[in-house]
Formats: sequence, C-alpha cells, structure tokens
Amino acid sequence: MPLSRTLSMSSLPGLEDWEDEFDLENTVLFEVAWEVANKVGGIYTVLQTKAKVTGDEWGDNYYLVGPYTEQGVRTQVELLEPPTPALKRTLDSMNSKGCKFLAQNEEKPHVVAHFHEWLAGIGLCLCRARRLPVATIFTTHATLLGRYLCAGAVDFYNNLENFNVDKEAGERQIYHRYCMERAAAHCAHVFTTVSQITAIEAQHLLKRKPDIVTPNGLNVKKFSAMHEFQNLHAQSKARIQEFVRGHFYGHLDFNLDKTLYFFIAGRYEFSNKGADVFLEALARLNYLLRVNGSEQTVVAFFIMPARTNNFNVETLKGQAVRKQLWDTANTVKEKFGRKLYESLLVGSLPDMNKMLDKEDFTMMKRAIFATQRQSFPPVCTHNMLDDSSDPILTTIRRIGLFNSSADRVKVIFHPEFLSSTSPLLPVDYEEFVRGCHLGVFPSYYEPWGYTPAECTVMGIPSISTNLSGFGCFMEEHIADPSAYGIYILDRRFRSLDDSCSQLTSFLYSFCQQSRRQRIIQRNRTERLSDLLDWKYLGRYYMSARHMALAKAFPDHFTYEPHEDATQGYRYPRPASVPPSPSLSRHSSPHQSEDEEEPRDGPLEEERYDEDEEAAKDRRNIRAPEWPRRA
Ligand code: G6P
Ligand code: 1S3
Repeated sequence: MPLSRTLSMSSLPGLEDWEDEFDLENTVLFEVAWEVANKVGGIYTVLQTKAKVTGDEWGDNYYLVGPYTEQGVRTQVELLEPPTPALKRTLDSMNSKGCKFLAQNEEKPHVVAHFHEWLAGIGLCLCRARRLPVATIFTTHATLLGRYLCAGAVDFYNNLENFNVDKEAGERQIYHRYCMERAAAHCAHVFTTVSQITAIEAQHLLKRKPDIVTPNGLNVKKFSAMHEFQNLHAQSKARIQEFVRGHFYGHLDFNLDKTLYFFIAGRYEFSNKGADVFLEALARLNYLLRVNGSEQTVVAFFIMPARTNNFNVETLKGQAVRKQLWDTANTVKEKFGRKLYESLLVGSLPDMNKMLDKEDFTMMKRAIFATQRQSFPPVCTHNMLDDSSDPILTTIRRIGLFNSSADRVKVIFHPEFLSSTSPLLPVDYEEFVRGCHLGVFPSYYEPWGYTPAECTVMGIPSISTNLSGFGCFMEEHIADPSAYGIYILDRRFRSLDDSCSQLTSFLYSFCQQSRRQRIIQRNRTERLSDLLDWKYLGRYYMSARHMALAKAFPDHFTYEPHEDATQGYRYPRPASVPPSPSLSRHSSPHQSEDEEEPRDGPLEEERYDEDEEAAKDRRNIRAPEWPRRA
C-alpha cells in the first residue's frame, strides 16, 4: 500500500483535495455492523455505497464483518478464499473453536475496528475490556433513546439537556440496550456520528461529545451527456404513469400531462419521518388546488413497509384492466392495419366505414365496460394486517383524502419497498425516484436522511427539515438551497401547525411551476451532487481512523487535525436566479408562463443558459470551508 492517501474532489471547484501523509503499511481495517450485506435501513446504504472509496484506500486490508444470513450470502456475497495465510489461520482457528477475535499473529498488524450502532458496539466494549491492541471507532447513526423519545409526544429538542436518561430508558424498557450504546460510545478511542444535530443529541443522551462528525455520502453517477438524467426522468415518469392509468381506471378524469408525483419513503415511523405532517399538508394542498380551480393533480405516494398479507384484489385488477385495454387497442390496431394494407395493395384508398367491423366494436365496448367501477380507486395497494389502527390509514380517514374525482390530491400508500419484479409497479426505488417530481421528507427525527440525498444526486428536488442531518448540512453549505430545489422545512422553531402551513406553501408553489421551470430546477439540483459524493465526504471517515490509530498506537502514529475543517463551505446562489422557485416564476431565466407545450426535451437555449449559469457558479465559488467538527 502507498504511504499517502488522497481523497480527490476535483470536480467541485473550491473544494480542495485532502492529502494525508499517513503510513498505513501493515494496518488492517475491520468495519463491523449488523447491516453488512443485510438491508435493514440506512446503515446498509452507508456501508454499501462507501465500500468503493474505502476499498480504494485500503485494498485487501479492508474487511466488512456482519451477520451471516443465507439470503445475504446468496445474493450479495462472493465467497472467496482468505487472501493471506495469516487471515486463513485465524479464520480456521475461529471456525474450530467458535467465534473468537483475531488480533494475535506473527505479523502483528495495526488493527482499526470501526463499529456501527449499539448492536455491533458490544464487540467494541469487549475489545477494550480484554485490552486487545485495536484502535476502535464507534459510530452511532441515531441514539436509541432519541428515537424512542421523539416517537412519543415529547418536545425533544427543547429539553435535550433536561432528560433523566436512565429513567427515560428504563420506562421505555430499553435500558439494557441503552447501556450498551452508552458503553460503546465511552469505550471507543474515537466516537463519531452522522450530523451536527445528532452530535448534540449524543452529547446529552450518551454523555459523550462525538470527536468528529462523519456525514453520509453516496456514489454519484455521472452521465457523459449532461441532460441524460432529464431523459431518465421522462422515461421513469412514463412507467409511473402506466401504473397510475391502471390504478385510477374508471376515474381517469384528470390530465396525466398536468399531474405531479410526490413521494415519501423510508422506515415506517409515522411521526419521526414526518408522514403526519405530510398528510396534513396534502389535505390543505387539496383544498387550495380545489378552491383555486387548478388544473394540476398531485399523486402522493407513501412507500413505507408495514405488515400486510399481499396486494389487494382491487389494485391488481386495476393493472389487469389497463393491460386488457392495451391488448384490445393493439388487436384492433392490427386488424385495421391489415385491412389498410390490403386496400393499398390493390391500389385503392380504403373505405373508412368498413375498417372496423361489429366484432371490433363489441370487443372495444366490452373493454370499456370492464373499466366501470362503483368504488373510488384504493388508497392502499395491499391488504393491511393492522388496517383499523394503521396511522397513515387512520389519518387518511380523518382528513378524507379518498381519491374521489373532486380531489386534486390523490394518495397511494404502498406498504412495501419497491421492486422491479412487482406485478403492480415494476420499478426499483431508483427508477421510481427519478420518475417523481418531488421527494417530501418532513422528518422530526432524522440523524441524516438518505432519501433527500438520493433525490439530489438524481436531480430530483426534495423537502427535508432543519431537524434532519441532511437538511442542516445543505443549509450550512448552500447559500440558497431552495433555488437548487432543496427546500428545508422549519420544524425547529415553529409549531406543528405552522410547519404544516409552511409545507403546504412549498407544495403549492411547486405546483405552480411550469414544466420549463421544473426542468431548470432539476438541472440545478443535480449540480449539487458532488457535495454528497463519498469522494468528498469519505475524508471524515479517514480522519476518524487516523485519529483512532494515533490514540491507540501513539508510538507509531500521530494525528494532525485539518485546521481548515473548522470553516463552513458554501455553494453560491445560482448566478441569475432569485431566492426561491416560488418567487422565481417571473424572473427565472425563461419567463414564459405558457409551459405546457409538449416537447421532447429542454430547449437548446435552455441548455445554453443552464450551462452558462453552472459555469458562472463555479467561478463564483469561494475558498473552501469545511463542515465543522463536533
Ligand atoms: C425531462 C425531459 C423532457 C420532459 C420533461 C418533463 O426534462 O427531458 O423531455 O418534457 O422531463 O418534465 P416534468 O417536470 O413535466 O415531468
Ligand atoms: C439511521 O437510519 P434511520 O432511517 O433509522 O441511519 C441512517 C444512516 O446513517 C440515517 O440516514 C438515518 O437518518 C437514521 O435514521
């Protein structure tokens, strides 16, 4: 392995490469987590997306350790022989004696062990209790107590310093787990968390201030053609539209060309993830669109897994009816085409009255008859096991968003993660996000929040909050986030009702944008993706490892903190743009209100302006300032 490590961020001007002269010869990194090759939530995404940049740095000396699950091994693991004799001996010995850890062998490498979350934290505590020569790092992605407190009716952020943590953990019957988490945080040479807001939470609830904040990144996919992601949006939207055609069969009295797709997705924590606020805002948006006679329709998707016993019949029927209409249209088209062809072959124009016969009409009438339905299109795509007490369904019943014709806002609750093999909506999550117009994540408890970050790198605008790690990070590093399609809802200083009103106004303003403005905004959103790339954010993990090595092996390693890491980097406002899309409607680069003329893609001059604007922005970027360490 080379002696120096560099993480490069050259594609984002103003952010300099971070060079560290650090001798990692004979040093081995283990990263330990319950979610290694085992998808439960966001930690899986952290490990899976970070693997490339960490692998580039550590090569064969990087090991991920997780639980053995048949499914995980079959689908995500390539079985290999251990690459080094030392490791082979250690693994053989572990296999023969049960699971014992491994730091003694003749080469005596310096070991860094990075543990994620309390479930893995017990390994860290044992390393320290047994005085193993290992540099340890503990990263908490959320605190147990924080998650539990927020899920109840607690004014969490105004009372952080006042909680009697032992009592609160005991009352919630999580005291044992809480103790493991707190012990891991205290035993670690280096303690980290994913955002500033969770750093403050950890300081109060776990009683240790994190040494460094390690924000979550993503692998950013760059297309050679700048507008490729816009084309992907149009393609993916077409897939969603097909689903909507089936789902709303018999009630397709709205214009799909004037329909916007919003979504919320993630772990089903109703209030922590802000599904409560989103539903309330949708009810208000429905009212506003109705009273203002808007032609826009909004379809809001809730993708949150809950207990079900499969798709419901009515939803499956919708897709079957759509398919039948499609097949009927194709059969008639083929017969029509054949007759036309025969007629042209004998040199005559066809008699249009004879092109369709009685049988064709009967077939078409039957197909139309199948689209009759007495009920509204279903709100939920599955049979829910807890239908009567489910919080999303209960709220929908209360606010009355039942997908009636008069509703301008339609709701679809899909209580299962998406899959490209689904008979209902056969798209994977990435394709779905690309096809939507806006991700809405009004979380109350969200240490980081991958969902809006994923939207950003795909060029899809999103709403997050100033209580989420992502929202705070973007607020800190972008001069005018909303100009880039990053809307940050205030859930910290406003009442619940005021936050709902603010969210409603974000949604309503978004609905008033023209297609042209949406295209321009997507271009801006996508421009931010470098900020979220592991190529840049990986440096904080690197720093944590160096700090841990220096603490555990002071004779071999020294750690110099990056001084410039204490200043905040700020991405400037778009050169030619007013502060927010809601205000920008009359002054954005193209001011035309006649949006809806259908066309194949962004106009040429739009591309030109956007490229110009991007170039100006890059010239305006100030000297780098880094996210603060905790
Ligand atoms: C992309 C495509 C355009 C399409 C547009 C639709 O920009 O390149 O061809 O017209 O998406 O945007 P909308 O916001 O209406 O889905
Ligand atoms: C946690 O997963 P969650 O959705 O329960 O860890 C994620 C990865 O760090 C983080 O993005 C999320 O905010 C946390 O809440």
